[in-house]
Amino acid sequence: MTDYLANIANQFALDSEPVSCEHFGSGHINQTYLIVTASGRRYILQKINNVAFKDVAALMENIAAVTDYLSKRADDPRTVLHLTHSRDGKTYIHYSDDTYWRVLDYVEDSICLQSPETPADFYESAVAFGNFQQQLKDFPAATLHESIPNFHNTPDRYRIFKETVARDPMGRAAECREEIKFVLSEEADGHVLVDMLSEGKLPLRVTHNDTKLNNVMLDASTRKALCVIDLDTVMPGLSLYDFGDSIRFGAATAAEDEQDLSKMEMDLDLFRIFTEGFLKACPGLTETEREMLPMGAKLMTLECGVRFLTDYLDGDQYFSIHREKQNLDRARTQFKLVADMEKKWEQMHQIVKQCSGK
Ligand code: GN1
Ligand code: MG
Repeated sequence: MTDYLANIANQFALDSEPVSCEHFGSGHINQTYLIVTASGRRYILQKINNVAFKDVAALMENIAAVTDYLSKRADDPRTVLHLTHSRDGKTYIHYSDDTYWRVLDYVEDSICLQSPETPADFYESAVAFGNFQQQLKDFPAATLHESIPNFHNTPDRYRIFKETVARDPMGRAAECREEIKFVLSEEADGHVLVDMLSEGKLPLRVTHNDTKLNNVMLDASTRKALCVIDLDTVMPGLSLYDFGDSIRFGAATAAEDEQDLSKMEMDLDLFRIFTEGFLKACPGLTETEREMLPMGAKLMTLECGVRFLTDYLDGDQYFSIHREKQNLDRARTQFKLVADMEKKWEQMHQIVKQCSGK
């Protein structure tokens, strides 16, 4: 453990001296470490990316408000994320080098998956995200800050995309002609959900907004849903964002940055399993929300691809990369998934109807 990390860790009210602090996890935005203390207890230390999250105080207020609300109503503490405060009682620290850090209790005896090992794992992730939304249905959504404004505003993502293509700061647009063409051909659909929200056809809810399978913890022995993690993007949003982002990531047959596109498809069996679990855990969805679930899946996938491609064109400023062109590869897998969903559109609607008992 470096002195630097030890200094940071020591600012928090841990149970004893930290003895190690190693890189952990696979997030694209924050830097995450696992702390082990002299007693053997484990904690998660995170450097909060304050370029992505411009107002860290507001972000941490959201997380504290939501986790407090949930823990008051939870029987088992392992079902809610728990912030370990700093020695002076704060939910995060602003360190002398202008970095921001927080500590979370490690969820013991839990696992976190990059892809479902069994269909039941994926079902449980649906239950976890469905529960999260259901449990927060009476939470006053308007009191939450927008930790990233316009996060799932697809038309706004298109605006930024087009600006970036026009600027072409790295001279990469020429090699992405096919991808750019695809994005533009899908632009009309990008408006559907935000228009329905502003017309009052879809209700505003408290949503997680980043419902990747690896943002769910499952109990290591029972493999049942424990809790959802990564609450940075909890904001007012649409249920379809949470459903859609889960399908984008978890119902995909290959990794987000797979280079062999022939491996990438949306698995209809996994789509069915997630839909079943989500609707069961979250019975209060309106008829219109249910009808729009496939659109949620398609738009979250399209939007994520647009974001990856924009970031590639912009010189990989936002999403961490571990190799060249990784963001372009990520964009390509998303567009392949969108095209595959379009082929399976009728079947996706059929499945939603069947899972709603219609
Ligand atoms: C980012 O950091 P991570 O991996 O949990 C991103 C999500 C994207 C995802 C793509 C705050 O999430 O919106 O869908 O990468 N989070 C933020 O893998 O931008
Ligand atoms: Mg995450």
